[in-house]
Amino acid sequence: MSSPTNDLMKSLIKRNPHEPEFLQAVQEVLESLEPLMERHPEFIDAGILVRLVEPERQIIFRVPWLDDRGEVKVNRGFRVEFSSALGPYKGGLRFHPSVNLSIIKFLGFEQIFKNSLTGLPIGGGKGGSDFDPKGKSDEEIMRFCQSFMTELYRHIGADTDVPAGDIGVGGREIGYLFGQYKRIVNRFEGVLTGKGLSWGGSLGRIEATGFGLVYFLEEMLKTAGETLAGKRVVVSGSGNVAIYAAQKVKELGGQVIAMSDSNGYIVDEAGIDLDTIKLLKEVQRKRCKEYLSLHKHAKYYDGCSHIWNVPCDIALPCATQNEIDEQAAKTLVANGCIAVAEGANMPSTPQAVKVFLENQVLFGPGKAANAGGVAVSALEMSQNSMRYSWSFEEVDAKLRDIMVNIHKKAYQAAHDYGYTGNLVVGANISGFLKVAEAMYSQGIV
Ligand code: NDP
Ligand code: 2IT
Repeated sequence: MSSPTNDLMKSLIKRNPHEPEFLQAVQEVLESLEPLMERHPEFIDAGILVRLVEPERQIIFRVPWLDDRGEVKVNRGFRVEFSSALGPYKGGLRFHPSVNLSIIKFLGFEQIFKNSLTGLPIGGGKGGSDFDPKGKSDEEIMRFCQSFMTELYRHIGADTDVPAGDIGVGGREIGYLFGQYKRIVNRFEGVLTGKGLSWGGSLGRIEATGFGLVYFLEEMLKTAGETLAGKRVVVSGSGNVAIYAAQKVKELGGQVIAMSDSNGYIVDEAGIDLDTIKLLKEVQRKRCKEYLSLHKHAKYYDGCSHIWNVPCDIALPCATQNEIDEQAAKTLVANGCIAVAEGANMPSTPQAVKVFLENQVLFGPGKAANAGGVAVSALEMSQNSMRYSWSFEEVDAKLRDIMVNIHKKAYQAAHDYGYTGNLVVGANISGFLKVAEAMYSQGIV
């Protein structure tokens, strides 16, 4: 059938045939926006969607570096500056061997709407490299980050584009990247977020994505008269998002019984001990499997994807894209799961999302549910501009307000367009509207 969105999707597939993750992300947004486009034909006439699916700028660059044996290595660096309609490009950097243009474009595209939903003045972008930080020494990480920034610096700036962390990029990497940026431009500015607390970072940024996810989950549960108290929760991943999501679940009375890394998952019916996970992952950079040496009663299973077989009330996918497929979603439903909130970006396949929605599972899509990280990044930018810093309690209160507000906006938009309870449609419409209005006002650019 010919419709403006179908035609757009067809041309997009033709122009970007080797970008499945990007096409997947766009397809979902375009489908969600159909009811809105019927009410707002002016957005079609102004070419808002046609423009929005084409990044404003895409940078791909060589990153040469020397390993500890003196051997030359070369990785590929990316920064996709997707939309500056609402503010400077903003979004993380991912260092993982799977990184390619499709993955960076899907992440950058999602980021536009996520950042809009926060209500803060930030555009959308994403970047990264196919560099694998696993097994590298600190010196190798430093040399890689310095080389990466030696090209990236010319494209970014506190009012232009402000990168941050994502998979494989945490405080250590942000430190090396910031040091090199400052050295090249000779300016101390808030060009990255997730900085150390003594040099411009914000209290609460480390916790923000995970805490925000659980604040959002609480709002989802409220709409069904539920709370976290006594719920069995499975959290995939054991990185930044997973750890602080698990911590907040525990604080609010839930029990986290399983976590994972890319090799496998652990089940601890007594409740996962987060001090052990933090020690293993944040300090020692070791594998989940090692958990068993300190907690003999726990169980470890090889292969991360089967974590969704562990019966639970709530699932929080916090690892990576497409980690819940249709079969995993059906298993979750069969085991009585009542809510899924996405800490990762696009962790559920479109077929899995369909299973959740058809079975009345409360479903919080990543671009709404995991927006707490970038929201506190934007608060870090505000604090840098003021040359001031807020207390942890102040930042946490603002984060909670932002997450409650995102849920309210998404819920309301879904209701207004006849999709009550469908937060996928609600988040896409609500996030898009603000961007579309800004683009409409700013003319054809
Ligand atoms: P980390 O690098 O801190 O942790 C990633 C975790 O996910 C690790 O446990 C890792 O296991 C696992 N993982 C990564 N890739 C894969 C894979 N291909 N298959 C299976 N497991 C995998 O990253 P974050 O916690 O920061 O990010 C997790 C997710 O959250 C990502 O989707 C990211 O885009 C999203 N996100 C992050 C935000 C942030 O502020 N950091 C904000 C919003 C979303 P292993 O160690 O074995 O690789
Ligand atoms: O996916 C995301 O929102 C992030 N990785 C955080 C981005 C940011 O700029 O803090």
